Amino acid sequence: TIARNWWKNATVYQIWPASYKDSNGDGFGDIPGIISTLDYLKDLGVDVIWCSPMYDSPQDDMGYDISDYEKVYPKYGTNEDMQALIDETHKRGMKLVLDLVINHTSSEHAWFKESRSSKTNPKRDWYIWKPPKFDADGKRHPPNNWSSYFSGSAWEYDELTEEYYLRLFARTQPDLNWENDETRKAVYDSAMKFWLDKGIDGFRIDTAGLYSKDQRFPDCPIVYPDEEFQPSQKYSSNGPRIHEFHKEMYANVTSNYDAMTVGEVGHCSREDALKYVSAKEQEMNMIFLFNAINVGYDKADRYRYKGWTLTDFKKAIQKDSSFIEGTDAWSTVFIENHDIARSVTRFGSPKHTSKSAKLISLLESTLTGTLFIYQGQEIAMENLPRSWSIEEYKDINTVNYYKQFKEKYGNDPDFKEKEEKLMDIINLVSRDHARSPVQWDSSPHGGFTTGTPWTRVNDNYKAINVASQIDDPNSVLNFWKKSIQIRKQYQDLLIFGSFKILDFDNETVFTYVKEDENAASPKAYVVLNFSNDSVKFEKLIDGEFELVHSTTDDIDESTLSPYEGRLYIVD
Ligand code: TEU
Repeated sequence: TIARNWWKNATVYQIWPASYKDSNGDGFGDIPGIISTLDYLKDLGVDVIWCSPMYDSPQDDMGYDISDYEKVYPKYGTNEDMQALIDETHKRGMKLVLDLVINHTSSEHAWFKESRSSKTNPKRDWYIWKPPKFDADGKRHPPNNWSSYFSGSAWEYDELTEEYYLRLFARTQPDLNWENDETRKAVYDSAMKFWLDKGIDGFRIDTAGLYSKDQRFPDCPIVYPDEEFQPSQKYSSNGPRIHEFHKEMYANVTSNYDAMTVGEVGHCSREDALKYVSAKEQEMNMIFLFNAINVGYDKADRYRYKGWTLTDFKKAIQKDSSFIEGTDAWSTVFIENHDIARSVTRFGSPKHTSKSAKLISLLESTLTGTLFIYQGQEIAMENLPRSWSIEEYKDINTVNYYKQFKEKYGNDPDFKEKEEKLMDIINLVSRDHARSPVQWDSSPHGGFTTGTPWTRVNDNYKAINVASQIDDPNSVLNFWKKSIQIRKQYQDLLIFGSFKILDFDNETVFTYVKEDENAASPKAYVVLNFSNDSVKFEKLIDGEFELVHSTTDDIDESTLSPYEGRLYIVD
């Protein structure tokens, strides 16, 4: 039987501080702003808050470039404010987990400043430095062909010591050298124990699969022949010592606290996934896999978007959640975070916004694993408007991609056409969509700030906001609230049950059952119409059907209306 740890039936809510709630009118969200909404989150049914990086940082990658693990970014508040957030969260019976970004630091971190200062500095080896390669003409090249997640080479040349350092993300995010024992110890002390000792309840572990690079640093296979640099996953992801590092982190740090850990891994084999999260392996509690959220993306490049079918989506969901069946491992359920566009835009329909947002809520609240909801998802916040020009997009991933695209195709006669196509895709999948300010009410800037927001609020804030939904029994917000309650009420089926798809090849309807591991009945039966058409409703199993939750009040026994979803308990 599945062990019932506290973090398994928890509902987690992710806060991305810059865009959550501003308390002092400077246009940036902040920690006192978060504190002012804790009762709202408690009322929604949230058990755990995951706060994205609030550490001191130059903000080149919105805080995932940390210059001091032990200090709060001044625009967000002070260390005292953080302590208040921890205490106020606990007072309400909720828990708080922080983001742990330890694959890299900011180049402004004191460790890197020392490391770069000379080849003989004691911290030189804390980062990954390599000499250049020179070709026959004496031209300088990076040590290998790895590309950065933010376009271009993953290596940055530093004139000072005439070597390259590895940076899988921005040029201001040098990768730490995990092969060095001292470095790992410093990370555990500064980034982890410092905050665990202040009472936080765990970590969401950023890029948890990237710490162990193949030390030969070989060239990667050519995935994109039209690109100079190639995706590095083969030699940088789930590498030779990765499980050793996670076991060490567990033994030396997280096991000494009642800490919850969820690692961002993205893609890996089932074998690796089980190593990361089997209870007996003693590494992490859970991981995020990206099969479902990356549906439609090309291999390693979301902007070569290909579209998806419902069958692709079903297969992806099955992969992300069913790999734990028959094991002592645990999984996660999520469809939004700060790196992905809004789910209602990507998986729902603009013709049926609120109904399709409810459909997604019904889907997520009935899947096995720990549930993660992203800020604004509970009110069906949508992607930014297509009218936005590239100048309004702020995320480094989007901005760099566009820049490289323009360098490459800028002089082509059909550039305008190509650019329009890229803008359509950016408007669908860019990270910026998750990063626009939360729409709290219909006052200017959606009530996010009384000042000028650091990034523009979605124009639809008058129609979509918390205040207008809170007292409306038919709102997406109240639907989510009920979904969370029902998920808990039927947790043996919905949170802990097994998952079986009944109509795998159906491209319109998604039907599955959830079964209790200890009992043959009752079962949960979920049917979701992912289309703009009405379709015939057929019961694919026998039994007594009792309707428990549904995206509409207007139920027709034999027909599912567009984006209608239902949850039955079948005995
Ligand atoms: O993301 C890691 C990651 O690999 C992706 O989700 C990445 O953002 C995407 O592939 C870009 O196309 C984590 C954080 O969630 C992200 O916000 C950070 O930018 C990144 O690590 C670096 O810390």
